[in-house]
Amino acid sequence: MSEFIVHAIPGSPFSRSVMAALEEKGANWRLSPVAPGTMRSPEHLAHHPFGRVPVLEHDGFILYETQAILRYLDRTLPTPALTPTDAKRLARMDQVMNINDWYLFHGVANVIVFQRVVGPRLMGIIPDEAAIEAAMPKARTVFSELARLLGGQPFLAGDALSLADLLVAPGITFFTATPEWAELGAPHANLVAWLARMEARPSMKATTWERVSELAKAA
Ligand SMILES: N[C@@H](CCC(=O)N[C@@H](CS)C(=O)NCC(=O)O)C(=O)O
Repeated sequence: MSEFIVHAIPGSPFSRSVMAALEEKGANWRLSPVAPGTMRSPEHLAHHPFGRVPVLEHDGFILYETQAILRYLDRTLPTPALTPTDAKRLARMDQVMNINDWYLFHGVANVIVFQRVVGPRLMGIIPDEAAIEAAMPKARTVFSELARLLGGQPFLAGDALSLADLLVAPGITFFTATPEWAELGAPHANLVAWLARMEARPSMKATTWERVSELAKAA
């Protein structure tokens, strides 16, 4: 099996989705760590002109945008399948993946998780309480909607793990380290239980911030 290279920064939830998908597939992959502060370097911009992570490299093929990468992996590594065949379940998967990108990440995670976890840990910032408070209404909507779509199912798109679970779980995991999680998670026992199931998966255990930091040091 040819090698998949993931250009990523430890702690990046989008990158973790890609690495977790590779783990679920039992793929031959390795981390190419992007050093913090080098995302605007000419080398990285040549891979990703928008200066973000992750970037996937496979047989000389370079691909960025996490959804595109996840779908590429599911097509090139077909087992286990991570895309439902049923049209309605597939539509749910696509819907949840877009909720992740448009509503969970933008204006919710990139404010609350950044202010509470990533910024303090990587840049030593003091959380901006007003920015967090302003993000809470959208956060409540995002979590109640994800819980509604999950309902009583084991996974977000139905009975089986899909790309939606792998895209969303790394982002939500960060919230459990914030005081806001007590309010955002508490009303949604099904979502909290789903997250616990996701975090127990070997693919998620293999791609924690700590584990990927070790991979980065060894690379
Ligand atoms: N739409 C991109 C978003 C990727 C993204 O925002 N990645 C974050 C890390 S999780 C990043 O690179 N942030 C760096 C920055 O904003 O400068 C994707 O789906 O891959």
